[in-house]
Amino acid sequence: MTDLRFPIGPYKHRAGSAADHAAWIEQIAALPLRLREAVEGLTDAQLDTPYRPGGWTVRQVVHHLADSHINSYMRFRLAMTETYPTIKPYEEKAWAELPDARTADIAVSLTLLESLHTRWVLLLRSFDEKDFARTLNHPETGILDLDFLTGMYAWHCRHHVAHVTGLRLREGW
Ligand code: NI
Repeated sequence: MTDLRFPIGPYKHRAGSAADHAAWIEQIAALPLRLREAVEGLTDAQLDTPYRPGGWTVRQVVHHLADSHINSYMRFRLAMTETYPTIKPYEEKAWAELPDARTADIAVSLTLLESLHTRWVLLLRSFDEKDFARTLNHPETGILDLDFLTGMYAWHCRHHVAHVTGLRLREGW
């Protein structure tokens, strides 16, 4: 029984080696292109189809990746420039229901993600291994380090692309 919400499974963290960090950064770097490939040729009606019953539409998934990764980019920069900064959680489900996230042309967020990931990956590739031990305070979950966040966001990229590719496979699109 496949859970359509978790096509590649839920995120399970294990502390990363230097090779893991490099691999995770490559997965983050690849997201803008992987996402473009995943949505290539979809019609507006297909983009407005939920990736699973009751789930976000493909359009919402694309805009969610921009919303999520803007927040993530800020969190990495805060963690690199402050000592144990407290970050701001946000209501991702409510963000995805805002009118722009439901209706905007996905080209806007695809372009945004290309620029955003270029900056984010420049930062990630500048890290020494000790930088992955830097921490931030998430008010809901407590202490998080950049090792966890890098692995989690690499998973997040593949997780949402798989929502789109899984839908296309099931629908024969
Ligand atoms: Ni997400």
